[in-house]
Amino acid sequence: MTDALNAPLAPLAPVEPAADEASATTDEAATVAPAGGDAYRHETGPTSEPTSPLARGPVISPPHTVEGFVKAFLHELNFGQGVPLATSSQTDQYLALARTVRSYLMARWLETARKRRASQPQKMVGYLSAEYLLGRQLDNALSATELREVATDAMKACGIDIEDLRAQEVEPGLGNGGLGRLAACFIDSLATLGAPSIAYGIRYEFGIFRQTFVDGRQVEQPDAWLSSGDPWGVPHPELEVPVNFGGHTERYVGEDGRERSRWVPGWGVIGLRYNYMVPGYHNGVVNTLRLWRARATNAFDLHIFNAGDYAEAVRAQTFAENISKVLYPEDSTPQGKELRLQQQYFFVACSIKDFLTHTMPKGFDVRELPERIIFQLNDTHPVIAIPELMRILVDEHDLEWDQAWGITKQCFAYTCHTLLPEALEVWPVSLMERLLPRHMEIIYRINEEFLDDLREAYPGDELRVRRMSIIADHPERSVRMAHLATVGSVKVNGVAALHSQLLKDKVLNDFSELWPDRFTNVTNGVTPRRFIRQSNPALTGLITETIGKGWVSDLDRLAELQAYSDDPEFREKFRAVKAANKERITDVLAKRDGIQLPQGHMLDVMVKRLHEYKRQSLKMLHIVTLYDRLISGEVDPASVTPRTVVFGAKAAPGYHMAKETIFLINSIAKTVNADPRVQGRLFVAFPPNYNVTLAEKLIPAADLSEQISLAGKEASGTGNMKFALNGALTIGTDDGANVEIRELVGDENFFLFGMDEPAVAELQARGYRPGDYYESDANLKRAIDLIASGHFTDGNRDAVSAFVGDLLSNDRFLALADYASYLEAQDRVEAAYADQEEWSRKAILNVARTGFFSSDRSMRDYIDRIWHIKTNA
Ligand code: NBG
Repeated sequence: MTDALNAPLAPLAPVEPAADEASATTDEAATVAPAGGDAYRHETGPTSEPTSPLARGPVISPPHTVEGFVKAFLHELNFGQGVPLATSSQTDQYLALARTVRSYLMARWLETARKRRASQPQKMVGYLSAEYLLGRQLDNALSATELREVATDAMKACGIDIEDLRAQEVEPGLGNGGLGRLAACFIDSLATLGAPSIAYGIRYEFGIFRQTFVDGRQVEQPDAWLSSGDPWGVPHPELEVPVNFGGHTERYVGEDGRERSRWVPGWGVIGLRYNYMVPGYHNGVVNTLRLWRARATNAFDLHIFNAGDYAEAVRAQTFAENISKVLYPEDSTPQGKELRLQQQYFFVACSIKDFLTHTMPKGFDVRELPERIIFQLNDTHPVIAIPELMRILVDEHDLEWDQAWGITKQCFAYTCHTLLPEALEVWPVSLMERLLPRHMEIIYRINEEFLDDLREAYPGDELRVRRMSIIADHPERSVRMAHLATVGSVKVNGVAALHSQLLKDKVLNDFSELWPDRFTNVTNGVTPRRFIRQSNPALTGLITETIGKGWVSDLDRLAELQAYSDDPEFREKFRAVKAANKERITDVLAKRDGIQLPQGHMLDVMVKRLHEYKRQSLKMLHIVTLYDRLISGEVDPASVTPRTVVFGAKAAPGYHMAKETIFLINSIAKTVNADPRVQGRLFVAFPPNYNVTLAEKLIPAADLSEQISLAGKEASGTGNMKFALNGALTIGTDDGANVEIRELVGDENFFLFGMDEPAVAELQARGYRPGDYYESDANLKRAIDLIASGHFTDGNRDAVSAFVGDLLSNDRFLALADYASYLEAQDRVEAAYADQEEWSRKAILNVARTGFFSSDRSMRDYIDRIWHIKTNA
């Protein structure tokens, strides 16, 4: 029996639910940690005693039966979508299916919130991230709630193939790449651990652009992911959160005689909340992802409207709504755009206000905040939250500065996701003063006190003080958000062991000397629910058949597979899984892009954002060398391992070199694939618009995972983990999480090449001259000359001259210096692949030894090292 009453305030005797209806909300939801969901909303409930047994009963989800599901589905189709089954379109059916599944989630979500409300107040995590790259929701929700079979059968009973409906879902691409996908993995794990948490972000109307290729060049199309509805989002337009911008500050004397500052804003917008449900895996918990959408304030409209300018009023409306219009498509290279700062402040202000007024009980004492919340700052994007909380405590709650700062510093922790200096956000002071004048004042004061402390700690070391200052003077007076984050946080973490070390030694070295204990590492992880169970059902089946159930939420158990790496029968089955996944991706690419993958090839995959530091250009040089060896007759085609290389990569629209690289890869693919001399030996595919949906099909099919960034540049990488967990071997540099992957799987099961970070630093200090490598390496020279000759661009040398010129004279990420070593490692790959038994053994060991990379483990590390919250796990 449950006490999850629809009428929670009335002192009623609970009503026994009908037997078949009782299970859904109660079965596995028994052990839930407190707080979250819509806990502590201050509604009144019914004003008189409900008399209907249903109104007095618990919240009940539709029954977990085929019949119950059919009933709920038809209800959604008929009365939600407003169509009869007979004339419904696939879009109608998909929307009704999604809403049906959502209603099962909703019952658990309400129950999770109720249990948290009913238990002792506990500290929560507020995950603040400007990006969540969620991927499709339907499958994940079905598997979390164990509804997959019921739903499949129910659709069948309605004459519908659920596969057709799956294909209807447009993935919410509210992120650029690794950082956004990491956030999505983390919230999945938080729910699975039953951790009291809430995630906040922005509901962009347009997510990451849809990439198309026109004559081999990237063309961006808007991603209208909402165009046929948003069945997973639950909007609450009635709960408006006002957010201010602009204006000025003024001094005044308060009632207590103290002089204070206050913000007189110039304009404002409204934040509208949309809740998305984040189901835990088989534990009945459903957490909240709360995304904000911007809308114009009525007052704002009215002001202009009254001036008689209707058109201007409408324009102003559009202006306000622009804030949540589009995701900036820059990965690691922020452009410092004003609208971007507006987005950052917008979502952070909404989230903190929401937490204080809706999640905390009425009358809550803000001095207790550090016992109730820790906000995790996902990179610098939400760092404006630090001065925002100060403003709220000092200006709105009348706290003394020192007391407010003492509280604020305990409420934040900062994750840095980069090592590229150009990726650390800085905002011009002039822009800050115009957009957020009060926050700028607060930042000045934080900095002033910080610099005073520094001068005390390092007397006479003015150079150091200037290096560490939150405000930079050159080249433009600006706010260094990473410094602000470090000064205002309890902990600062990097995302892989090497990255965290380099953060301490290089990027934030002065800070780690001052506060060594503030720095820690949490190595990234990925969710096994999406990236094994959902994406690789064949491997999932084999693992479960071999070691039993339970490993999906306890990934260390994959270690039990180690013993089977020597079992020929298991290897055979493992190879069959790979083969089936290759067939699947062949079908997908044929249907999706008209690409015909040749069969029986080694599948060599490089998927990630296009960036020079990731060195897609090095992979390209390798392909050109393989091609050249074949067409020049230097090698016997029969002796070459047939290889298909698949790329997936979006370039930031304004990133010229990255777009040139895309053009060149496409040009090479076109030439290679059309050349009869290499047929059956080498094939290059570059499906456009790589996204989570494609990743789920591609990664399980891969034999070789390309992780070839310049050592010291890739903070972690998370694709590298997904490949290893799905039984691909890595060819990689000593960079990011590759280091930990290699340590875990063993040197003999990883193809390491290239300079390590100290060697890179040394070469750069010596003075790197790419031309020297070109002159002294005959293979490299031939590859570059072949590209420069226009061989891949229909004889057009001009089309490649900029690219080649940059490679020979600049090559910022030292691709030429690692070329020889890369080639040698690829030869080792070929030799290893020739022995399929041995290769299978290595691949199995990769799966068995990488359970560490579950995002469940990452979340536990955050909990132990940073958050110190309690879970029910
Ligand atoms: C990216 C890094 C990756 C890392 C992800 C997730 C940014 C700013 N950083 O190496 O480049 O895996 O973050 O931590 O997008």
